[in-house]
Amino acid sequence: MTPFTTQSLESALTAKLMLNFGKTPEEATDQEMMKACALVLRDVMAMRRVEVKKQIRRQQQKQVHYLSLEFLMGRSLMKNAYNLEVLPQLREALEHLGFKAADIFEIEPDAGLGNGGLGRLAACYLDSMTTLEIPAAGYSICYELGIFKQKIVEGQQVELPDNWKDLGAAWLLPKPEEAQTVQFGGTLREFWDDGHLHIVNENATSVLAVPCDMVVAGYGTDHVNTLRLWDARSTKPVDMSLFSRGEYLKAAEEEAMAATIAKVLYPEDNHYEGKSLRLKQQYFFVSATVQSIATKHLDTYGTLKNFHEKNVIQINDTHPALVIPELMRIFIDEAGMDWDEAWDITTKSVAYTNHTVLAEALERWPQSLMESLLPRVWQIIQEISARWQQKVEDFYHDSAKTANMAIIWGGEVRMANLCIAGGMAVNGVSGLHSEILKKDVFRDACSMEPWKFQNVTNGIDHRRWLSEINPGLDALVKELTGGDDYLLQPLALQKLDAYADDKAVLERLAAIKRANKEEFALYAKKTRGVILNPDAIFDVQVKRLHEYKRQLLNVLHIIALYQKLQDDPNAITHPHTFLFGAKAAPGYAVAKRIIRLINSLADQIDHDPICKDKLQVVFLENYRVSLAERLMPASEVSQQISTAGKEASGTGNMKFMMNGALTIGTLDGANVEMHDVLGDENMFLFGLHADEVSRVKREGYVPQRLYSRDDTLRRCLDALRHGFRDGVSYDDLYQRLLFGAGGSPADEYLLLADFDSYCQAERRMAETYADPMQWNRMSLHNIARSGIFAADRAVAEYADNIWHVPHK
Ligand code: 26W
Repeated sequence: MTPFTTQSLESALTAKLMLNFGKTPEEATDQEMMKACALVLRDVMAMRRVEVKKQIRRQQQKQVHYLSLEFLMGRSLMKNAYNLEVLPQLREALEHLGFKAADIFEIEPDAGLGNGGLGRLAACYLDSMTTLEIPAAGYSICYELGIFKQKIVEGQQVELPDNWKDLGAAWLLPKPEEAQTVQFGGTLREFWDDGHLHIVNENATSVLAVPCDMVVAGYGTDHVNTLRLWDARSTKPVDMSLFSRGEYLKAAEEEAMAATIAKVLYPEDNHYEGKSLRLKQQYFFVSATVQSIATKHLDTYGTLKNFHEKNVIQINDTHPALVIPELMRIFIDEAGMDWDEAWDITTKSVAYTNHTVLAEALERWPQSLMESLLPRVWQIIQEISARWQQKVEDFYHDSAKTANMAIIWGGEVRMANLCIAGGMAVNGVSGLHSEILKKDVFRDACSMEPWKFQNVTNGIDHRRWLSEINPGLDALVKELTGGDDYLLQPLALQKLDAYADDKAVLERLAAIKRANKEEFALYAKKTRGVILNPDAIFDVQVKRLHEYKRQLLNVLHIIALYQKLQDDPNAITHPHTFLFGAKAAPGYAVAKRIIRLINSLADQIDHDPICKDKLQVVFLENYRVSLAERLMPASEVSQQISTAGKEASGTGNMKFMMNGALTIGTLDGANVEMHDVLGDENMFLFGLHADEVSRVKREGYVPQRLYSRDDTLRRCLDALRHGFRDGVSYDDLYQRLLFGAGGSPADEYLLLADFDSYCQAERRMAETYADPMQWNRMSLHNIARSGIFAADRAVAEYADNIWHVPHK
C-alpha cells in the first residue's frame, strides 16, 4: 500500500520544512529539503515500526539479531522511496516544489559505516530480511566518521575525514531511554550470599551506550526492521567542579573513553591490528546489544531460560565474538544460572559467519589486554577455553590438535576458535570458501563437530543493484519477463534466456548499455573533469586495494598492451578504457604504491599520442557505494582476478553480472558458482585453480624462472623499474615480485604464474567484443542467470538452515 500520493507528499514536505526550519519550499536549501524528505519517510517507517513491534510481542516471534562492526549503507533516500513505492511521487513532488529531484538525491552523503564486502553484505541482508518479513535487527556503532574520503594528490592517496552525520543523521531516531551502561576495567570482588557466589566489578570505567535507530523498509511489505547504531556518551554530569579529586579523575577518564569509542571506523580491511581502542569498540557495541536484547526478552517473557527459542544472534566475522562470553556473563551473573545451563543457551543462540581465510586477518587478542580491559569477560573466556580444551583432548588425544583448536594459546585469545566453540553454526560465504574452511582452516574442528559447518553463498540486494540503479535494464527485464515478478522472485530473470537469439532484444540491451556508458561519461566529466570515450570497452576493477586481489596483475597486462602498441600502432583495434577504483588502508604501504603506479601509468598513456582513441587508464577517486551505483550499469568487463583460494566470495562480481558485464576471472570465491551457471562460454576464465595454487606453493615457486623465460613479462616488469614520464620508479614493486621483501616471499600471490593465462583471457575478451551480437548474447545470459546471487536467496537459506525462522 503506497503511503503517499504526489500531492500528499508535497504537503508533508512543506509542513516538515515549516516545522523544522521555519521555511517555505521557496526559501529552503537543497540540504534542508533533503532532510525534510528523510524525516517524512522516516515518520512513515517509524509508524510502521510501532505495529511491527506489537506483532512480534503478540505472536511471540523469534527474532534475528545481526551483529556487525560494519554496515555500509550508502544512501537511503532513493532506496527508502523505492521500497515504500513512492519514488515516482517523490520525484514529482520535488519538481513541483521547485527542486531538481536528482540534486536532492545527489546531496545525500553515503553512510560509509564499513570498509568493503563485509559491510555492504550486512546492508544488503538487512534489506532482504525486511522484505522477507523476518523480525530482525542490525546492530553496530554510530561512528562519527565513516570510511575516509579518498583524494588523489599527485597520484597518491590522501585520506580526509568523512563527516557524514550532518545530513545523514536525518535518518536516525535517538532512543536515550533505552541507553545501556558498558563497563571497562575495574577489579572483581567475589562474595557468597545465600548459597550463591556473586561477582561484582568495582571501580570500573563506565560508558553510556545510546541507541540511534535507523528504520529500514522492505519492498512489497509493510514490514520494517531497525538498524541500531550505538553512540557513546559519558555517564557523568558535565559539572565536574563538584567532584572530589578521585571522582574527577574517573569522570575525566570516562569522558575521554566516551569521546573516542564511537569516533571513527577502523579503515583496515582484511588486516588485523591488536589496537586496544578497537577491542573497546567491539565490547562496547556487543555489551550494549546483548543487554538491550536481554532486557527486551525479559520484558516479554519474564525469564531468560527460553532465550535461544526466541532469539538468534548472527555474528559477521569474529569482530562481535565477545557476544559469547557476554551472554554467559548475563546468564550467570545477572540471571543466576549455573554454567552448564548458561552454556547450553548460549551455544544454541549464536552463529558465526567467516569472511576471510587470510591469516593476517584472523583476530588474536593479547590476553593481557583482555584481562585488564574486560576482567570478568576474561574470567569467562578462560573457563570456556579450559572446558573446550578438555573436550578436544578427550576427543583426539593429540597435542597438535589441542594446540590448533585452542582458544587461549601463546598469550593470545583466538577469536575464530572461540566462535566455533560457542556457536551452533559456522558458515563460509561461497562453496569454495566453505570447502577450504572445512578441509583446511578449521579442519580439526570440523572433524569433531561436522554438523556445525555450513555454506551460504553470498548475495546482493538486486532491487538496489539492478532495479533502482539501472532503470533502462529494469524496464526491459519487466517487459520481457512479463511484469515485476523478478523483484520478489529473482529467479524469474531466467526467462531472459529465451531471447538469446532475438536480434531486436540484443540490440536494445546494447542500446541500454550504451546510454548508461554515456551517462557515466557525462558524470565523470562533470565531477572529475575526466573525458571518457563511450565507444571504448569499459573494463573495470573496483574493490579495496589488496595484493591478493591483484590489481597489479591488471596493471602488468595494461603495460604489456601499451608496449605492444609502441611496436605496432594497429595492435589495438577497438578503444579500451581501464577503470580502477580502490581505497587502500592508510597504513598499507604496498597498496598505496599500487595506487600511485596506476596513476603514473594513466598519466603516461594520457600523454602518449599513440594511445589516443585506443588505450586509456582512469583511476576513479573515492570509490564508494554511490559511485558503484553509477558505475555498475555502465560496465562491460568485470575484473575478478584474485589468486584462487583467497577471495572468500566477492560480491562486486555479482553486481557486474547482474548489470550485464562479462567477467574475466579466476575460479575463486563465488566466481566458481557464476561459472557453474554460465559455463566456459559465458565468461573469460583464466589462471591456476585453488588446489594448483597450493601445489605450486608447496613445490617451491620461483617467479624468476618465468621472468627469464617470458619476453613479454620481462619487458613489462622492467618497465616498473624504469617508471614512466613522471619519473617515479616502481623498483620496490619489481623487487617484491621477483625477490620478495619485508618477510613476504617473492610474488606471494602468483601474478607471474597467471600472467600469460590472463593475457590470453584478455585477448579472448577483446575478440568477442568485436562480435557485438555474440557479446550481447553473453551479456543477456549473465543477467538471466544472476538471480541466484540475490540476497533474498541467501537470507532465505540463513533463515531455513541456521536461524530456523519463518519467512515470506
Ligand atoms: C580485523 C580486520 C578485518 C576487517 C575486516 C579483518 C577482516 C575483515 C573482513 C572480514 C574483510 C572482508 O570484508 N571480507 C570480505 O567479505 C565479503 C563478504 O562476505 C566477501 O565477499 C569477500 O570475498 C571478503 O574479502
